[in-house]
Amino acid sequence: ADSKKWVVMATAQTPTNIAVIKYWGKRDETLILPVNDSISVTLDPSHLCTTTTVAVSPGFEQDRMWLNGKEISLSGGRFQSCLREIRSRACDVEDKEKGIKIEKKDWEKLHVHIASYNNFPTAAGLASSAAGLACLVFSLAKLMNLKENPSQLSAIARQGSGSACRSLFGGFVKWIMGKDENGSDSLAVQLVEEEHWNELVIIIAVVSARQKETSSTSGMRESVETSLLLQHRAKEIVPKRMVKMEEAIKNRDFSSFAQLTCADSNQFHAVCLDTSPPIFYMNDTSHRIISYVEKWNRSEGSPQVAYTFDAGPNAVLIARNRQVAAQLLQRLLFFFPPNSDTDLNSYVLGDKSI
Ligand code: 2P0
Repeated sequence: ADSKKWVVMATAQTPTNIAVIKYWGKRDETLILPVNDSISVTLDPSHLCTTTTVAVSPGFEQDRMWLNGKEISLSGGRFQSCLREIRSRACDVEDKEKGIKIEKKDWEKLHVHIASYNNFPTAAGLASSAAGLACLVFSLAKLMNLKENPSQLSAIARQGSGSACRSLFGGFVKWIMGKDENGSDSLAVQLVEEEHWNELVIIIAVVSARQKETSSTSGMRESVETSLLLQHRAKEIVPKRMVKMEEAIKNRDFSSFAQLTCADSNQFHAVCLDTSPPIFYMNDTSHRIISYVEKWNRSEGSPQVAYTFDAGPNAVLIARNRQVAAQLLQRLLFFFPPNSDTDLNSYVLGDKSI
């Protein structure tokens, strides 16, 4: 038989995650080690997720990757770190039916082909690298029969993109910053089981589909170099906030959860403003959404909706239950009608299961 003809494949699907305590700033740029812990919620896989199929064959002459059908370069240091880390942990793989046996030592010589698809428009400013890198690592780990647990895999995904480490789990996830210089203890853990707080509904209001001007990677580098607020936040604020946020999640205490989530988003954007030159990720529509939600929450006497914004103007709104989510959608459509003079043009309803 022609040994070059066999192909072994594996497929994985990974959703993106939204941080409620933000990661902003690295203490090591190569290993991607953060200056503070963070907490996120992973979306339901039917929304904003990446599907990746990886294949290995003796007929492949080099590692290659396609994103949404277009070939992209794998030469970047981050891809190479992930590939190297996974290859070094690869194990024997045997398919008796097809008569294929790949031994541990063979993986160094074999090349992989990687095909990745996002179920959301890459240009919508929602295309966080989190889902993509987490999926790449998870599918390769499956293909190469790695024995590592999801937390150990998260430490590999982290080297592809920091926020990716949090997408290896569902529900609420904590990225522990770790202390080691080699990064071995900077990894993600699941805080509560996936179904723990499944009344919550996440609505993403797409304020602008334009690509952001300052990438997260360069933005956080500039913040680390110039923002004194970032130092204060990392040392004094986030450690205390982490304790409170973990409590709020465990107790399904929406009031505390919303207060902490909104405060942390606002502080992250304050750090961006405190950066020299300042970075503006939110726009007027983002600010109007914040004012609107704040007013609503005050009029109800207790928070009904939490907001959080990442490195772009799109609003991530977390409603305490389905009734509030329905009300919120109605009000957003009324106050921010699609295709009006505001540039709020579409909504993605993330009915997540967490
Ligand atoms: C977060 N963001 O915690 C924060 C909040 C954006 C704002 O993680 O350089 O794409 O690849 O580690 O992970 C975006 O940063 O940056 C991010 P790298 P990443 O979700």
